[in-house]
Amino acid sequence: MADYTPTREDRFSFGLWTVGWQGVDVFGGAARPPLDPAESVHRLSDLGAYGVTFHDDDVIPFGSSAAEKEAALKPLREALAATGLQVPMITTNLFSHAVFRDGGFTNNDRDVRRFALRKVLDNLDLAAELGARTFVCWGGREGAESGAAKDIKAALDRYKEAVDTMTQYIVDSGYDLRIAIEPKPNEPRGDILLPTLGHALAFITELDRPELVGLNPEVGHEEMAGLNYAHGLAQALWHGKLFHIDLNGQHGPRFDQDLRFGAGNARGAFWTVDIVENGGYDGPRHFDFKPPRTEDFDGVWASAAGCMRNYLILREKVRAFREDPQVREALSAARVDELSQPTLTEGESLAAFRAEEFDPEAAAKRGMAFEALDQLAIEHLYGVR
Ligand code: GLT
Ligand code: MN
Ligand code: MN
Repeated sequence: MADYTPTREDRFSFGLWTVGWQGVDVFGGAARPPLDPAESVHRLSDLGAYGVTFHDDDVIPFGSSAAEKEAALKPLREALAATGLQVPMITTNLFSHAVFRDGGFTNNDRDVRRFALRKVLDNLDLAAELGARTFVCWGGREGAESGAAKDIKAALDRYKEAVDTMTQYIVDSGYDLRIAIEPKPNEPRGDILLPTLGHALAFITELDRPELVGLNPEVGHEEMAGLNYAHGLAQALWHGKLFHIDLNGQHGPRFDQDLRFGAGNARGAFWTVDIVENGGYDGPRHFDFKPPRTEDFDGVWASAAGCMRNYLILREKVRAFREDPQVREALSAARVDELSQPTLTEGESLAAFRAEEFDPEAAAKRGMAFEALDQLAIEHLYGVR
């Protein structure tokens, strides 16, 4: 049996805001003291991660001057140099400060929108400087609680204007960066704009440079809406839009739990690892979780280690499933391969096709053999094969 020890080749990355979460929620204040970002870099490196990601405000206190910004970045730069950890992704905090209570890019207040866009452009410079290739946009405060307060079509115009300005700046600056939109249906806003992967994909087609914009799907955000995360990843891959992923755990439709990866919907996690490993995604395996506020720092690091360990356990199970000769037989009995054959034969005349004989009664009697196949998957997941 594998020892499930993560290595840099596994390309696990963590948001500094994950292990650094102090446990503030709607019912209670901080349950843990702040974590020094440089210490997080060292600890995550020791645990086997290859990279860290962060919001500007995770490292640089909101409102810092240029000199204060550089002073805040110095220990992080030193920790990155000492550990060799990378910064594959950067994102901008347009949600914590009360100035963003009606959003950043789509705030009704034009001055706030201009401030938000300046904050993002500054952060694009930092992303490029640190060698990040992906810039995530999670618009958690872009939305509404009430009907009349937000003109949704105008808000989408402003959202597009902001993203178009970002991509134009990326191109003009010669940066090797792509934007990844992270959908979420609700929380903190009552209803968030671009609530699902599908909404975001449609929005991207309206942008000036759609080739520079893709998705950063999060497990919990899809499952909160009762959606199938693995299917969402597959469709994002099909569109060539899976730029980044946020792995965590969730127990169905309820508040965003941000459990460690592998906790929550275990069956969903199995199929998630299957599509991440076998579907053509080659980006970081990035964790966006919150160590529960019950935990002290030992619990925080146990939780972070658990994300990686659970991924590696599931990766081994997925490999065993795909290599199992009985699974191969079951896949063929379920005619899974047949779906890859085009429905029409090349050059076939539609007239001949339409005249073809078919017996639907006979076809309807033939079972699809999906249950036997799924049972094999469940047995691999449950650890008896
Ligand atoms: C915030 C949110 C996450 C996003 C982060 C990126 S911030 O913690 O809950 O889902 O990925 O802005
Ligand atoms: Mn996320
Ligand atoms: Mn979340």
